[in-house]
Amino acid sequence: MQVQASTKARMGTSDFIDKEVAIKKGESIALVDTTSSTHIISNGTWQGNTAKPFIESGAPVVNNLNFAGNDSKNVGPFNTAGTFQLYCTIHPGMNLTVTVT
Ligand SMILES: [Cu+2]
Repeated sequence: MQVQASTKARMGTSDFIDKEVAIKKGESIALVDTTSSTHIISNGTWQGNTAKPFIESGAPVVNNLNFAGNDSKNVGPFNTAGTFQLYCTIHPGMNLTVTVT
């Protein structure tokens, strides 16, 4: 079983509970689905109700990472300093910002 990363970004029914997390280079984050909701996480962001998929230089690739409810998966490591966006492809406005220093 995978060890959960120490920095958590919790997800509720249709949004991130933790919308911003900060980590150091080389660390990963744990996305934690706290409810029975499905989430599908990729690189990019919502601008209003429009999905904007993109991947920043140096970002770990997150391609339709599926959460079935009440589960947890690590994303990373983030090996480049900067600001990185993740979003849930099925919940408009469900955005996460990861700041790496
Ligand atoms: Cu979602």
